[in-house]
Amino acid sequence: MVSKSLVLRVFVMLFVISLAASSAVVFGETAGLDETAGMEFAAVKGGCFQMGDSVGDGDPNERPVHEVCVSDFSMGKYEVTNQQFKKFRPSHDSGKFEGVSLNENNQPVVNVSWEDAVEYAKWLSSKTGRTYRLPTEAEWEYAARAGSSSAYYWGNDASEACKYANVSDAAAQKKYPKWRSFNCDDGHLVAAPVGSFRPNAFGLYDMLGNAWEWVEDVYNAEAYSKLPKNNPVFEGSGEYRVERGGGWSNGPMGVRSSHRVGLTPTFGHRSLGFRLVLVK
Ligand SMILES: [Ca+2]
Ligand SMILES: [Ca+2]
Repeated sequence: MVSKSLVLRVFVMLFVISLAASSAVVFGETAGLDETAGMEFAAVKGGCFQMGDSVGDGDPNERPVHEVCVSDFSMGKYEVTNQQFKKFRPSHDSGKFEGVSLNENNQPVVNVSWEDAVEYAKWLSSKTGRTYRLPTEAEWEYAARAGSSSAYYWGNDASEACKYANVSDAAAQKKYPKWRSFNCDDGHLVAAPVGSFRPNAFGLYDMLGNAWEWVEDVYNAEAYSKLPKNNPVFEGSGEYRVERGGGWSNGPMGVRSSHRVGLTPTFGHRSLGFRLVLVK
């Protein structure tokens, strides 16, 4: 005979499982949601960290490694999706890659310029009465590292990548031998629905891989020798803005917490999107 307490335990267990399942599928409607934006944000406690190539395998523009301190902020848990961006610009086309769509609702919006991203943040701010903006480069790296000082937020082991990030994997390597790739399988050739992989220690998804992410800063290769320690942002002259994190067609060098690239702010590409900061 089944005891009442066992029945109760099973009932509680099923209830917990159903809660977990519903929070997994009802994207954008769980705790931490900014109701007006239909977007989830994670509160990031400010602090100080070593910004730059802490491992020693990066590019010259990631040095010198230097201490940076950022104030508290709220970071989008996910890259902005096509569905979210198309509320602003219904005609937007993220495109496709070799016949595979990049326009699915929960894929990250891509083929957006830095200017598009800034316009979207302004539009969302005006619609909601709150203030959204792109993260600064320092906020982005602090959030991506989530306390880690390794090349990736899961450590230095590239073969672990496919648990945490949508990257160019072994299957992509077979299909596109020229791509630099990780030696693991992540199950996605192009952009994956946001949040498909494990989050970092701050509860942020896809900070590495999936879509590259525009940040606020003007790109400057020597920025790290020039900027102040507290809440730095490079706003000097320069023809490029910074993109971070690597994307679905990048390998171990491009998908690192300290990797930085500059791109013309009026350009977009198939694996470049963004996420937002919610200003309190
Ligand atoms: Ca992949
Ligand atoms: Ca990303």
